[in-house]
Amino acid sequence: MKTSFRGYHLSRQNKMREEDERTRKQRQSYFKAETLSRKTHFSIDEVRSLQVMYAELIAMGKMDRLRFREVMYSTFDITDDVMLDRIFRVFDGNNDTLVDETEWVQGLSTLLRGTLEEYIGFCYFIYDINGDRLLGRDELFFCLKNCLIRSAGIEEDVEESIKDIVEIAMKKLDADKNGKISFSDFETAVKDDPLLLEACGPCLPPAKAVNDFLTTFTTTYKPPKISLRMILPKRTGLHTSRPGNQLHAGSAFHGSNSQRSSPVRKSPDRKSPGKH
Ligand SMILES: [Ca+2]
Ligand SMILES: [Ca+2]
Repeated sequence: MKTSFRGYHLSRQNKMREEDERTRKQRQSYFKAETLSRKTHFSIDEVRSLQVMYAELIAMGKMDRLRFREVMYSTFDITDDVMLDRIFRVFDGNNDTLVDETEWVQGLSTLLRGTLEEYIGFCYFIYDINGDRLLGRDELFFCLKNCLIRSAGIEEDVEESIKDIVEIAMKKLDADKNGKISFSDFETAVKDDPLLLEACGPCLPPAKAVNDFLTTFTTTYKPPKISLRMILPKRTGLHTSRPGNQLHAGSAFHGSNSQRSSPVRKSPDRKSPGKH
């Protein structure tokens, strides 16, 4: 009788410990979401959904280059191998060959809701293959090659066409005509005509894929509910465990964020590089 009473206590203690640990992790993840929300174009709820999505994705394997390419390909309809690898380099900010949760949220913030300035920085990084802050003809050729070969079919026939398009891009973007596109050349030209953003290769997801994702991801990847008791400091006196106080974190106490979360920012209109 004594043993079973002790056993009951031990199992109760274990359960409480597990519950505390779960609560601690949820709090930690919530506060991380709050921090990321301040640094990105996502509300806290949206960041939490992206965290859930990320957890599901890495449950099947680390977010390395190949995994990342699969995700971009299937989620955002980006199919160009060169561009997929370059996008991975942008996301992998600390260059450790993996995209971690923070890099995932920050990268998506630019990719899906970037400002024109952010898009300019993003695209320029993508095209600047050797990282010397200049775009040469060889880099443009490399970036434009795949998409044109795929759409045209026969490699030999399109080589000349690619060279033509490289020259057109150079003419439009190389303001001082020194044969290299500097960041300020690129920035000035794109601010003047945002259609030039992807003049050196399609590296942003199609507007439809972006809109589809932004309208559904918070419902597809619902974060666990979090109680006020878990996120409010005790001294406020507002902490309570009443079931009525369950909420989706961010929905009630972060009104400023809901403002940011609702409108889907319109991506700049895009045009195939072949049309420039
Ligand atoms: Ca990384
Ligand atoms: Ca370069």
